[in-house]
Amino acid sequence: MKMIKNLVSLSIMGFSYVHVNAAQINANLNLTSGLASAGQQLIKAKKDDVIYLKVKSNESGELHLHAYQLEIKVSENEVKDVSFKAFATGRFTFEWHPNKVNNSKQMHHKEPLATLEVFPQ
Ligand SMILES: [Cu+2]
Repeated sequence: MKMIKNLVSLSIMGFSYVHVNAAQINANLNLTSGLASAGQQLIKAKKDDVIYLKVKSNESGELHLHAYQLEIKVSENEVKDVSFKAFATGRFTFEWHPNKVNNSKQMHHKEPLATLEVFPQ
């Protein structure tokens, strides 16, 4: 959540510091029981790009991108818009935590549902 707040304050400053090659990446993740639709399982970006992600799920839960410290709470069939800067290069996986799990499984992730690839500029 800290990243999102930072991004908001940066956008007020007009992104003046951002590398000129930085692009805007639009991506969707439509989740069905924690799985992404075909064709949405890979998001490619370059370092410093800003990723605008639309998340929707048929069940409530949290989408996590741990390397970026993103924890996106989503209600059933709600469309959630999130944006963040691709500040780190590498391959990172999105994981889903459904709300509807019994306590013994609460802390477990489902299998990674999508991958974010961030390349150097
Ligand atoms: Cu997690």
